[in-house]
Amino acid sequence: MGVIIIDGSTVRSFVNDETHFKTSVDAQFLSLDTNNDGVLSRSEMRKAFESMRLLETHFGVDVATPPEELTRIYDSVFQRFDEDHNGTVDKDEFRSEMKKIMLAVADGLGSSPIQMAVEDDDQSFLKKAADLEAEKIGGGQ
Ligand SMILES: [Ca+2]
Ligand SMILES: [Ca+2]
Repeated sequence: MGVIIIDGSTVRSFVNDETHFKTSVDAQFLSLDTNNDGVLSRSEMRKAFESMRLLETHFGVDVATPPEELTRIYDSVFQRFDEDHNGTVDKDEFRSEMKKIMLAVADGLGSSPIQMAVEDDDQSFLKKAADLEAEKIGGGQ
């Protein structure tokens, strides 16, 4: 368990590092595709958002949000990912929407850094973004 400090530029440089970003997003996609059919279903996506903490950080959802409301939010997020509306999210749809979301997160953060508590095995993109920056600075851990 540790604390990372991230701001908009940390997130943006992660997203703009195409190789790194693609690798991370594709790895995330594979780990989320629990039935290995090559696409993400609604329930697989829901697990994704729970694990990535994007709803907390980007959509402002907190623990007090009622389950019905959460389901509505997850549904609307799913629609955004499923660009061709075929009921599943494929790898390209996942990657392109993740990019938009991460850039929106970056804009939201701006230049005011936030602190985030993370587990060592945290797989969130924000943690990855912070790790990448630490690597570039030459620190890391
Ligand atoms: Ca699947
Ligand atoms: Ca689709």
